[in-house]
Amino acid sequence: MTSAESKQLRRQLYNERQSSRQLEAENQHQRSILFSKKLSFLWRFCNKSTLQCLRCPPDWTEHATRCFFMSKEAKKWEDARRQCHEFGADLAVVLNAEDQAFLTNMTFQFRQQHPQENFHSAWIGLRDMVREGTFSWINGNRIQSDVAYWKILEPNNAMASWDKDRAGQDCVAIVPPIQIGQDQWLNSWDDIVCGGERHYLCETMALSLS
Ligand SMILES: [Ca+2]
Ligand SMILES: [Ca+2]
Repeated sequence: MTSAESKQLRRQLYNERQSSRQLEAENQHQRSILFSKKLSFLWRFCNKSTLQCLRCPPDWTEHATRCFFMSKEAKKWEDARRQCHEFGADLAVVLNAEDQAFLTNMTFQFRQQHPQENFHSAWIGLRDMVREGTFSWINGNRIQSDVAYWKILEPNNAMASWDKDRAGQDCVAIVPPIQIGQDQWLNSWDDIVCGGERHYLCETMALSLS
């Protein structure tokens, strides 16, 4: 090998090492973006090793291009909402009769599947904390008269004996009916004391996968 050839080889080797280092740095940078806190919500939908994503995270159910989650544990309304936020979601909102049927069915199925639990109801994103009797959704909307599904004699703002703050009932939960599909079964809302511990329903947008 001539010295000119050897010099060229060394230069090539040097260049290869340089571009390898650059690629490594780029790779690191992309990984740091991909796994950053900002995109952490995404990893609920995706498998980190295969990079395969689903429209809804595991344990969530898709309905109307949204993903819904029924909690296994019970929390106070505010804590339930905080937990939904941690999932990159919020408490569920009923936009129409289809949503109401879906969510009422979800709570009904949960109770059927967990007969050993003393299941009562599941929080949704509706409350009248600001002004007694004026219920608003967490998205800022008031209840529409044609999308209201109160149980009979509710909301009644009843004072529970254990309600130490005497705050009344300002948070709404879905109480599953005895049977699905019977007369009035959709009317499942009850206002309950917000400090009571209930299961809860979260929702988030489904991932749009093309
Ligand atoms: Ca109230
Ligand atoms: Ca009530």
